[in-house]
Amino acid sequence: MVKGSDLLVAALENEGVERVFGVPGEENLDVVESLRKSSIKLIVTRHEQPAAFMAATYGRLTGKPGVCLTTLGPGALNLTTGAAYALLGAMPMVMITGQKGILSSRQAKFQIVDIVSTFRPLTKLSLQIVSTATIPTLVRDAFRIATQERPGPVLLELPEDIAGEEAEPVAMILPHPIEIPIAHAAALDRAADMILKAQRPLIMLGAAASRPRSTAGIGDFVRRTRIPFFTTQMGKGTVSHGTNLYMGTAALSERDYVHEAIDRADLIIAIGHDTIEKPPFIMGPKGPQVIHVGYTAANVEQVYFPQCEVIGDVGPSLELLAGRVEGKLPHASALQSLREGILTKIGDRATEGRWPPTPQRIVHDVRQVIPEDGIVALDNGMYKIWFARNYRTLLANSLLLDNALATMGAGLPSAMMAAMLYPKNRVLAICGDGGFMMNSQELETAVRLKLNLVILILEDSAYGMIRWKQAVDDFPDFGLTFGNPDFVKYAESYGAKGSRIESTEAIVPTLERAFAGGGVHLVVVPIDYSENKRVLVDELREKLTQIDVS
Ligand SMILES: Cc1ncc(C[n+]2csc(CCOP(=O)(O)OP(=O)(O)O)c2C)c(N)n1
Ligand SMILES: [Mg+2]
Repeated sequence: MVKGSDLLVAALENEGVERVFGVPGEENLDVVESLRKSSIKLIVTRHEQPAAFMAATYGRLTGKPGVCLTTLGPGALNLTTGAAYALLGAMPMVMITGQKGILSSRQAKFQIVDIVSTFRPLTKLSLQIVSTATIPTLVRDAFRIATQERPGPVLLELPEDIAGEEAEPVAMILPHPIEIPIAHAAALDRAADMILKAQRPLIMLGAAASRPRSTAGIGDFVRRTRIPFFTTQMGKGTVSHGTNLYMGTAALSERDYVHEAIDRADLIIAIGHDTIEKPPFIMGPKGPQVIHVGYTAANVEQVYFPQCEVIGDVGPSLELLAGRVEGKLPHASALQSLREGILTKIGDRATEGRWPPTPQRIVHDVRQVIPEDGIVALDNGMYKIWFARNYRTLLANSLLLDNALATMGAGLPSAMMAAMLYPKNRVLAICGDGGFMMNSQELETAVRLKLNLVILILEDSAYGMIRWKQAVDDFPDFGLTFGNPDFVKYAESYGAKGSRIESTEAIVPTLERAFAGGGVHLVVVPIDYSENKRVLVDELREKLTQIDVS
């Protein structure tokens, strides 16, 4: 005989799960015991929210669902932000939560929250397991739903008595590969016709272009057509190893330098754009035509309503599309002459030596210490705009940022996941002093796991991004500043290393030393945010009508 929890864990092993992140409760103890006897590693975190951020990031980086585990009520509720992060960010994740027994009720309503209903709008599927016999089927279905386009989170609630119930062994359902259909020939013909007629085409790479399965086909399409491209914040890096066709990243919605090219384009081939991102450009009645290339149909929005859709497996569909237009595009590089001007303006003042350093200098210096395959994971704050705009990526998913839920607190956990998956690569978390403190307790987890990870904290003793927006809107400076712990001592108290950067010249050598030393190393640097106003407001004033922050 086996128990319900044994069936659950066997079903997870059947899916190839290697790690489960979370904080167990009393209701999960059977599951914990089954995990102890399994091949799966239980990674205990210090809060459930970062466990979900780690599981979601596992899904983002591998294409396979990450798994997290919590107790009922309070523990499960702590997953809400992580569920929304995975839902908006299209990251496959399976959450397993506990519950009091459902066959009898010996604790009345103590700790009981209707978690399945709470998570319905935050997941693709949320349900309770009510019998041991259905566990293999429900787990297989959960993984299938979490993985299939558009990917996202699923919640399974396993009540304590079903987990502990003795059961007959039930056969597992083996996963099988699923091919995604390739776009219809008629759609490819229509798109090819528009591309052949375009005088000033541009390619845009969006969030879904960064899916692990997408990247090869997209790079080939760009190289074969020679059409210049720009990216959204979450589409950065998809064309690997760089080309001279990169025009910039649309970190703002309009009137940034990259929009000089976007505004002149008569056709934008939007590959993998997901309107969950802050709009990279605003479609209007007069602007360019748009071809949407994606796994799923485009959402129709006030700011995005493509005139043509190529729906299907992105890489192979683009291969067919490239075959229809390659060598027949005399106007492919019409907008490329704008490239140098755009990139030069973006790179302005990147080496300025002022103290405290500017965001541009920090972006520049970080790039110096991160090799091509290194991974930078951002939390959410003002510096995200600067990194999205100014940081040049050479590989997909080498700048992990969240332009979907745009939550604070995910920087450290997402970097920890990257460090677990790629122990030989340099991994750097970059956090504001606000966002870092929202999940800083996970320093303990990082030290316990013996991760190699550097964390760079940008200190302005404020919720800087909101303070900036407050100033831009001419509100008085109020309600957005705070004090900080001594970050070096704070890191040391966790058994990590800590360094404070005292001069602009010391940024590169301090980060180099932190990486060379290994282990978990926190580096703190003050930041001069006066550039936010000078560049993103005054310099772009002519261009920028509305600044939208989150
Ligand atoms: C969980 C959460 N709370 C609030 C916000 C709104 N918000 C966006 S950026 C920001 C300030 C970030 O401050 P910090 O981490 O110090 O970065 P800084 O902008 O100062 O560099 C706030 C409050 C958010 N995005 N997520
Ligand atoms: Mg701050």
